[in-house]
Amino acid sequence: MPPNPLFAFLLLSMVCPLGSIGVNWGTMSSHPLPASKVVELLKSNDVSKVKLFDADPLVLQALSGSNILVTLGIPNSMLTTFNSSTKAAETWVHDNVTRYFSHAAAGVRIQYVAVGDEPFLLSYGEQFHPFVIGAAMNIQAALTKANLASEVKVVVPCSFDTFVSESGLPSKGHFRTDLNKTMIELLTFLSKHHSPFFVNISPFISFQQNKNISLDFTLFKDNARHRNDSHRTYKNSFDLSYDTLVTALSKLGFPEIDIVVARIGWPTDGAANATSSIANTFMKGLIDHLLRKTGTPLRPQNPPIETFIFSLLDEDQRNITSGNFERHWGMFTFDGQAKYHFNFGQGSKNLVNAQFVEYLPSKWCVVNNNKDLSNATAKALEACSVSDCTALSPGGSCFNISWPGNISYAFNSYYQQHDQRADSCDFGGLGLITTVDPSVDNCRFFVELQTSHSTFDHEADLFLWIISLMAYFFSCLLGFTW
Ligand SMILES: *[C@@H]1O[C@H](CO)[C@@H](O)[C@H](O)[C@H]1NC(C)=O
Ligand SMILES: *[C@@H]1O[C@H](CO)[C@@H](O)[C@H](O)[C@H]1NC(C)=O
Ligand SMILES: *[C@@H]1O[C@H](CO)[C@@H](O)[C@H](O)[C@H]1NC(C)=O
Ligand SMILES: *[C@@H]1O[C@H](CO)[C@@H](O)[C@H](O)[C@H]1NC(C)=O
Ligand SMILES: *[C@@H]1O[C@H](CO)[C@@H](O)[C@H](O)[C@H]1NC(C)=O
Ligand SMILES: *[C@@H]1O[C@H](CO)[C@@H](O)[C@H](O)[C@H]1NC(C)=O
Ligand SMILES: *[C@@H]1O[C@H](CO)[C@@H](O)[C@H](O)[C@H]1NC(C)=O
Ligand SMILES: *[C@@H]1O[C@H](CO)[C@@H](O)[C@H](O)[C@H]1NC(C)=O
Ligand SMILES: *[C@@H]1O[C@H](CO)[C@@H](O)[C@H](O)[C@H]1NC(C)=O
Ligand SMILES: CC(=O)N[C@H]1CO[C@H](CO)[C@@H](O)[C@@H]1O
Repeated sequence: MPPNPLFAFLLLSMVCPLGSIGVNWGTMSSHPLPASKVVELLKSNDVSKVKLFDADPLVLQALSGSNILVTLGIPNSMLTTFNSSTKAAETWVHDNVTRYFSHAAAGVRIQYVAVGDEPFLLSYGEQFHPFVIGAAMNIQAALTKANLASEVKVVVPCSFDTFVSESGLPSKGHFRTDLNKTMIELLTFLSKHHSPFFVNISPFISFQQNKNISLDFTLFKDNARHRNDSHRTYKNSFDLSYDTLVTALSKLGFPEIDIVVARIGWPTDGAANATSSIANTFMKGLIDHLLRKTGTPLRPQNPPIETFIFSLLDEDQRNITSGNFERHWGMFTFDGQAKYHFNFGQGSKNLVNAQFVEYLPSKWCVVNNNKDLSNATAKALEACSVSDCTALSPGGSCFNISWPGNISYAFNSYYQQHDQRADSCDFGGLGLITTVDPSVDNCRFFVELQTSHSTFDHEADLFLWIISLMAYFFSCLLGFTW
């Protein structure tokens, strides 16, 4: 007799505890790993949910038929348009959701549309804030019109700094006062449509900014000094942040709303304590905590309904205003190689690397020690301003390679970013191309990935085309005849 399908389903959901854990897949890289390789990487690591920051057609094509649940993103820069135009919202939903959506294996299983990415971040000021709710409502209306509203939920990822507690105790949590009105609107909107509250939690940044939070407390260590909040005891930094949010939600009248942790992780380079080994400890602590489903003191037995790890891969073009560690959040390096080997809740199975990755040739650019190096530091700083030298920062993996090793690191970074073009290893005659890997200890001199140049040519054509079009318009404005 064949097994009862319901029983098989129950059994599957028991042996696949990862169902509620997904990853963020960002693409701010100069040489991104091809989308098809990334989808293979997700599959071989049994990742069943992925959160994107946009709706890149190449990424969506690669995800088609994968059965992976997908969160699409709408960049902050588009919020103004979607607030003011229902038509624009409908076009976006048609082009990026309806076109790909599928319940079954053939298309993309779109689960959420994230409106904006941390639009309320304190450092953004009022830049995006006034447009968020209007944009969310218009996207929601467009989904309803497209008959997709029961399957695709509209959410707004809120940054860790949308809620605070001056005393550091969860029971004193509240939303930032400049957000009072907006948060009530957002929560009313979300609960009306049965959508969860998306929040980013950053134990790494809390640890960096708050002298009162110990590393052990942040890393879920058993021996960490507990924090008492009247009769409730906190054993780790995650629960402390989470319950601060729960209090903030309760104060506005939404104590029961579902919470999704949209972004949580630990960087591995570019700052003190940003190392693979500490990241490994953090991830293991987090995953174990989530899989135990104990919840938090304010929500016992009621953990976040989903959690998205930040991030899948390192991205060498992320904005580093908030720190050089920003480009090193990946569980995998830019080329899909695991940084650590924690147990992802799958028995003894370790993270699986990306396979058959195509690199540029094994060549590096270093400084020529036989030359007069008096201008080398200036050249290196110039190179760093347009490439990625974050590993050289204090606490970084290349911080203690001595001069002029750090100059070589900068030259190589620039050279790789420019696809190893010979003229990108010039530096006023100070550069030298070598086939001997200059990496030392943990300091890796990387070789970039092969990317398809046809894409570049295509973009160049488009660029020329836009320039001609603009020239045409301006000449018309100025009264020239073409
Ligand atoms: C989504 O839809 C818009 C509007 O049609 C389109 O311009 C865009 O290329 C699509 N993809 C992304 C990443 O927004
Ligand atoms: C958002 O759009 C609405 C409707 O078009 C408009 O009334 C409102 O002024 C817009 N908000 C902002 C801040 O521009
Ligand atoms: C710092 O921690 C101690 C005990 O761990 C606590 O009593 C105190 O209120 C905390 N202060 C802040 C500002 O978080
Ligand atoms: C926000 O709410 C808090 C209490 O909930 C109140 O004390 C504060 O004045 C409010 N701020 C604004 C700007 O409305
Ligand atoms: C927290 O409270 C428990 C029991 O209520 C007590 O044993 C413990 O010493 C307290 N911890 C701190 C750091 O105050
Ligand atoms: C990086 O972020 C800061 C603060 O949000 C912003 O002022 C700056 O323009 C951004 N830089 C780039 C290159 O996007
Ligand atoms: C260093 O740069 C300055 C200014 O660009 C230039 O005049 C000088 O010749 C350079 N020195 C060497 C050794 O290349
Ligand atoms: C840099 O420091 C680390 C840890 O202190 C050490 O293991 C490594 O060997 C050092 N590298 C160099 C090049 O000195
Ligand atoms: C390299 O190291 C030297 C000496 O520590 C320092 O002056 C210089 O700024 C560094 N250059 C870069 C690009 O990190
Ligand atoms: C556990 C650990 O590595 N802690 C380090 C965090 O960074 C500070 C500043 O570099 C060090 O003093 C700690 O030892």
